[in-house]
Amino acid sequence: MTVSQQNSLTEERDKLKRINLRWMVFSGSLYTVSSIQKNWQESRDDCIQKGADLVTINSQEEQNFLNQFDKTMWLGLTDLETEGTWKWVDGTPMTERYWGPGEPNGRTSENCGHIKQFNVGKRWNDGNCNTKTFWTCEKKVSP
Ligand code: MMA
Ligand code: CA
Repeated sequence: MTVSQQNSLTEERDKLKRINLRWMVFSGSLYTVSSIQKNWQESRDDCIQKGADLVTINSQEEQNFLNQFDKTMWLGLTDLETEGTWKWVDGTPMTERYWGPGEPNGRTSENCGHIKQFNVGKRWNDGNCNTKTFWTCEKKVSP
């Protein structure tokens, strides 16, 4: 196969991937929930490759929206840069905090945030970033 044939196949593949992706609209953003499990960085890479990033939660409504998917999922939340300082990947301040009781408790071994349970109130957990779990990508719709 020539390089140009290979390039056009790659293009075709990426186009099909985009068509098959199901994005859900909620409050000015598009969301897609994974059906497979990956570690935090691989999950984030997948979102970036889709022109999105890991989801950030900025309201109770958005938390409720995510809960309906009934999945433990990575959030775009990490304190990898400075231990104990939790930041959203898009740089927005962490105004809403829905940590579960006693969380975050992982110090240096747990630096990535996820929704651990979705059927009860506040259940974010700091987990080990190498753990594989589901994830949600969020693409903010340009104004
Ligand atoms: C797990 C793990 C931790 C969490 C505790 C809470 C045993 O470890 O998910 O991140 O803090 O559970 O009990
Ligand atoms: Ca924890």
